[in-house]
Amino acid sequence: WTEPLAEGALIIRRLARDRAESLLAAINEIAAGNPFEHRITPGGHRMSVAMTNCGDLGWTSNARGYQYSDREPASGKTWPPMPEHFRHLAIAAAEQAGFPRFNPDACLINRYEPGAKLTLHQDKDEKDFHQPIVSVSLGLPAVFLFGGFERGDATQRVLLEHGDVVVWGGPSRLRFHGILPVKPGIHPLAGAFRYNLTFRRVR
Ligand code: MD3
Ligand code: FE
Repeated sequence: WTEPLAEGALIIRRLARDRAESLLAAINEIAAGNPFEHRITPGGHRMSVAMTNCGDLGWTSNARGYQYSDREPASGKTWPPMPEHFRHLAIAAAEQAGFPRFNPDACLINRYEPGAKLTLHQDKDEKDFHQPIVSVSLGLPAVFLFGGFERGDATQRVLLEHGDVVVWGGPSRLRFHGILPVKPGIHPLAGAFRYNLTFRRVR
């Protein structure tokens, strides 16, 4: 079922649930070659979320700033290709939300351990903000914060659960958002983690 959240933002509940085992297996394969890392922010903080990527480009961060790159910075390895089932899921979700020409070139994979969080931010490192972002939540649930166009604006809280897919386009694309600390738990497929895939068109 779907829940409109704001103009341009559509939650498609459980869309990925019956595909979760193969998505999680692919995440493990990707992480076997390009392990999850806790990046350092330009402000010098170690992120509580661990990240890896697949696709032509991957998002990374270091003391000098945020960037998309075709290589993992420390190892110099390229990112593994985006699995076709990942791409198909992202394209189908975008289409359902009214974005029929979405073709992602990057997939950021976030891994949350209990207590991990993502503070309010905007996603502004991509070239064309007319392109949506598609997110897929797997494993432990989390409370998502959806804000406005300025950091201090009021936020709505939305629970994102295993299999939920959200398409963030139109004016919602530039809204502030974040994730509250993930509560400890054990998910039958994902264990003690929450995973989030974000599909992006970067270039
Ligand atoms: C709203 N990830 O990776 S997904 C991120 O659950 C990120 O890991 C969160 O924010 C996570 O940048 C939230 C939902 C999401 C992703 C991108 C957005 C919401 C968004 C971009 C614009 C507006
Ligand atoms: Fe974000």
